[in-house]
Amino acid sequence: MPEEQASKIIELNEDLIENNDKLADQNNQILRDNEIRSFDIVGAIGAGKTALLEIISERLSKKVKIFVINGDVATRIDADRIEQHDVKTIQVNTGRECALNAFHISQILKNIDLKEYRKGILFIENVGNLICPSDFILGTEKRIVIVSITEGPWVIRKHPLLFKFSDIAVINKIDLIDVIDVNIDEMVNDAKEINPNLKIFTTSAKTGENISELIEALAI
Ligand SMILES: Nc1nc2c(ncn2[C@@H]2O[C@H](COP(=O)(O)OP(=O)(O)OP(=O)(O)O)[C@@H](O)[C@H]2O)c(=O)[nH]1
Ligand SMILES: [Mg+2]
Repeated sequence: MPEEQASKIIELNEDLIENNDKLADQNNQILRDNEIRSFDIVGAIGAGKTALLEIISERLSKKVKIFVINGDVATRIDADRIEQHDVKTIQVNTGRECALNAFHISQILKNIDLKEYRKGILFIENVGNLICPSDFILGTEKRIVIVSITEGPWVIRKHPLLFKFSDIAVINKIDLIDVIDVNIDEMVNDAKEINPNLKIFTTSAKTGENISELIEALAI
């Protein structure tokens, strides 16, 4: 690629990210003005993002109003799963885009009655992807990154950026430890090495192990 063309692409990407950051700031302000706690959930395809959101919704929806934005390339399967737990969901199909961005969220915040969720919680399940979401913050209060032991022992080390810019990390599917050859302590150490401030939880959405501790860390 000619040098000039390459530098234009880099500039365009920088513009996109800068615009996204501005919109994310606005989203954050809107959510804070409405006293809505907010969490962006990113992570590997199939790591258990929806399964964990289902348990969290089940346990919290009687106590607090929850709404969930589900990012998915093509379907509303995840939104339908979560809606079974008395939670409002909004599905965003991203088509060719591999992550949600702040614009998607700003459009939704404009079009729902935020007063209904005052003192409630917004969870955003991002498209399953360990690379794309790192550039696009959404304006949430905290970011949670989820992987599972079935992605192999090096999944965290291979995707440092998302761990660097998250507040909470979850290593899920620990119930499968007898059939998957990984060392969970080493995975935890990898995450700590990338980001010493991360709160790290090893969970099973199947057995419910350590889910209460994860919910406690959300401070709800
Ligand atoms: N054994 C086991 N299976 C799990 C666990 N969590 C999720 N699963 C299963 O893993 C599969 C994928 O789970 P999902 O919750 O759909 O994962 P996801 O991260 O939302 O997937 P995408 O949205 O498609 O990226 C499903 O068959 C779940 O039942 C777990 O802790 N243990
Ligand atoms: Mg999902």
